[in-house]
Amino acid sequence: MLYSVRMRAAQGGAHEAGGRHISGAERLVGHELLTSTAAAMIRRALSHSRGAADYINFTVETVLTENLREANCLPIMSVEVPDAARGRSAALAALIQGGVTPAAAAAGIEKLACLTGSMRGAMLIDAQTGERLDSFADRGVRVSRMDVVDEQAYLCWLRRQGYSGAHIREAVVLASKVMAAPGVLAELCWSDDPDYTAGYVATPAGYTRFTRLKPLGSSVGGRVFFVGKNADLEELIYYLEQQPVLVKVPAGGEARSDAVSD
Ligand code: PML
Ligand code: MG
Repeated sequence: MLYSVRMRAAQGGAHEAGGRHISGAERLVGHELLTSTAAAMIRRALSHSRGAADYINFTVETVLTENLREANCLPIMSVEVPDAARGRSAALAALIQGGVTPAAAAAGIEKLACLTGSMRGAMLIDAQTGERLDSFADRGVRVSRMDVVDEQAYLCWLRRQGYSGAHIREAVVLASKVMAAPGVLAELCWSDDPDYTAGYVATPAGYTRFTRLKPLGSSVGGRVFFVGKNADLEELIYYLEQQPVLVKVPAGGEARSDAVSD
């Protein structure tokens, strides 16, 4: 049995009451890590670069081992770009390469860039037309209940490629769960943390990170999932929110990039 530990924090009251999203975190841990995981999440909510939370929603639930699924960790590639404009053109090309139409890829970038506040979840967008498919407005669909099979192996695998830091560590797990979803072609993400400019495009072939997808100091960021035309939206949303998934790294997996940590 594992515990799903989830945190979402806001400032100015609860998310549901119009509070501004500050931070969220998701883990699947054994009993021995439950207390330290909970403490780390609360610390993070109280000392975040987006501001200190005054509302923290914290959930702990048991997950039965027989309900867990495994997904393969995406290989990581890094692309150094001089500024956000060039990062976004490169991300556009990566999305098109992943099977998203040029119009939908451009619409996804535009929708992220034009957010007025940070969402705690992702937008689901039609990979052909660029239209928004979910009806969760500024909440979005929150990917939940995921972690790695073996944390030490995962951290080692990241370190061998020159990566460290919570942003990439958590993002690769999330993207690996999302790319194993029924009907998702690609994901686009850049951080809503004002001091973090990197972002990525994920496709089932890999996680391509771009060193700059937004200007330093901007708190506008989030995620877009590009959904194929035959996807069952209800099934997809259930998988993203509810299905517990553990991500595993390849045994002795090799680095595929020469890039750096955050
Ligand atoms: C976030 O946590 O706010 C998004 C993180 C994006 C990570 C990009 C990377 O460093 O690969
Ligand atoms: Mg963030």
